[in-house]
Amino acid sequence: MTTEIMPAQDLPQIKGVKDVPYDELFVSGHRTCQGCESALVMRHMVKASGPRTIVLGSTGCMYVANTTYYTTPWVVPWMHTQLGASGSAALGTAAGLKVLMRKGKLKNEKINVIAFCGDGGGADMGIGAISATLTHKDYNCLVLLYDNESYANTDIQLSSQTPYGAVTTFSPSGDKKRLMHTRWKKNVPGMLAAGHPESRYIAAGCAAYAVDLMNKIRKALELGGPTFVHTLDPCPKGWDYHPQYSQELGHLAVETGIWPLYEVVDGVCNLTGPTRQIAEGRKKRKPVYEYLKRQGRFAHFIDEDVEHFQAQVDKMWTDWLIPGVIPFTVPAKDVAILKIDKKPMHEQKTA
Ligand SMILES: Cc1ncc(C[n+]2csc(CCOP(=O)(O)OP(=O)(O)O)c2C)c(N)n1
Ligand code: SF4
Repeated sequence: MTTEIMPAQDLPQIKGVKDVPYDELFVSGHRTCQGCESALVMRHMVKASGPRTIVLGSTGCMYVANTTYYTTPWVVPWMHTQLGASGSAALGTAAGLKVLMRKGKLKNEKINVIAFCGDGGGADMGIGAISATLTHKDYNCLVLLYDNESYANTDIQLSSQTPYGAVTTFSPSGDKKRLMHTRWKKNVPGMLAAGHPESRYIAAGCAAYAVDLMNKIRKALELGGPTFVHTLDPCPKGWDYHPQYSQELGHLAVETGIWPLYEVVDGVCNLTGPTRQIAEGRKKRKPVYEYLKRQGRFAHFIDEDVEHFQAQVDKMWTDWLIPGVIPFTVPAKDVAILKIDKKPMHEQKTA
């Protein structure tokens, strides 16, 4: 039996910091490292979504450090879910709420369901469940992947989100092999956006751009259905820098073009914040060296490594279909294929 989808959320876009809700729903009582941007993502996330929110958290720093025995920073209802299970937890909770409301056991009201996961739990182990969730368009839930670029909670192991060449406990730099890890970071939001037409909202954000991030959370919840937001979170412990520089590193990740900010709304991609300014030529992209040199995990890099990193980022911006977002290029001889005939199908010429 099909039921009506719950009413859309009334979460207006925030125009500036003065509009940001005053209420804190993620407070003191957690044990994350000083300068942890993932903790800031949690704070912004629930500030944007408001008190009628259920949060589900996959194992990782944001579970373990946030729920030390007898303490928790969560003011809203919160539940742990297993590593890799954020997609299933989001969908199951959304489905459960819908049934309870249909049976009259719960008042039919707007309740946000947000499941979060780290890059290990989301980009690696849990990607299948997130993908499945994004195909179930009748359920309102958001999956937020907070990406500190390692399995941080178990002491900084390599993930598919660890950047090229970075040192982790599984990819140390040695005399025989200077770069132990040479894969390029998996493009999770791009991949999910390209393959999940049922999802109305998929975005990439960063807590260093707080208003942009909160608006992305709000838009996802307001549009409804299954949605996804990926954040890049500087991690002083794993990236090896002084905690006071977390915000600055978030800015540099975006300003160097390594982490583009964007959203895909009903299949249309909008670049946001400085990423948009760079793409429109209003802001100059900074050299990646400015970002890399600030972190101990890249301290073993020589010029050749920095050049390779820069070349890969340049390629994302110059060769890809959408700068930094959609990793496709079109052979020069086939450019005409992109000139799509906008007439209705029955009026289009057949070859
Ligand atoms: C199925 C399973 N395998 C391994 C673990 C051990 N474990 C707990 S937290 C964690 C790291 C999770 O990394 P990530 O999802 O990136 O989150 P972060 O710790 O970086 O916040 C691991 C491997 C587990 N809890 N469950
Ligand atoms: S290890 Fe990194 S992600 Fe984990 S609590 Fe510390 S700063 Fe945050």
